[in-house]
Amino acid sequence: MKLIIVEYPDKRLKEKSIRVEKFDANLHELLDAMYRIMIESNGIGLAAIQVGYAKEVLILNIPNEEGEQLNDALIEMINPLIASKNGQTSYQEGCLSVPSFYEDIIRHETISVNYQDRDGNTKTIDAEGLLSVAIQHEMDHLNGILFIDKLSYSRRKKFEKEFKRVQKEKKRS
Ligand code: Y12
Ligand code: CO
Repeated sequence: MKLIIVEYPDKRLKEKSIRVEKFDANLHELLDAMYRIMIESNGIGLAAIQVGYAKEVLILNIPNEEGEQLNDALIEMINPLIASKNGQTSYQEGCLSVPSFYEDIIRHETISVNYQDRDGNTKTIDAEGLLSVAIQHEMDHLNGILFIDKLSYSRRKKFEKEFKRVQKEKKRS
């Protein structure tokens, strides 16, 4: 299975993802292929809709303090739900579907999330720091929301102007 990252302004990124009911070989194949393309693309988080599958599936692989992205730090979340949230934090976010753009976004500081693993087992994770921010960013994708949708009116206008300029430049080269 070879996947391609869907990029803004593709309308698929606005789709609401559907709950996963079958924890079968097809799901495992999708998760494995998502991991390959996320690592190939230097990403730390990816939702299934970013590769064209409107399923409540996301993966995360947060680098350790040495900046290494170890395979055993991979987290696969199916049907995630935020059970509790606390505080506020701001982080400069990026997205594989909006390459080259980074924006400060306000999120909950800590969260507790219930989800299922690839075999349908129920899990809970308590997250803070980059992991908390990245889970919230990826969960937004499941509802068709991009980090740029969270910008103020004026910052969004600025983004759209810059985005058009970058697209024009890409076409020229
Ligand atoms: C904060 C909040 C959420 C996340 C997780 C999802 N974002 C990413 O994994 C983004 C990765 C990314 C990688 C890029 O490629 C390189 O840097 C080589 C990239 O491309 C360019 O900027 C040209 C854009 C985004 C992370 C942080
Ligand atoms: Co994203």
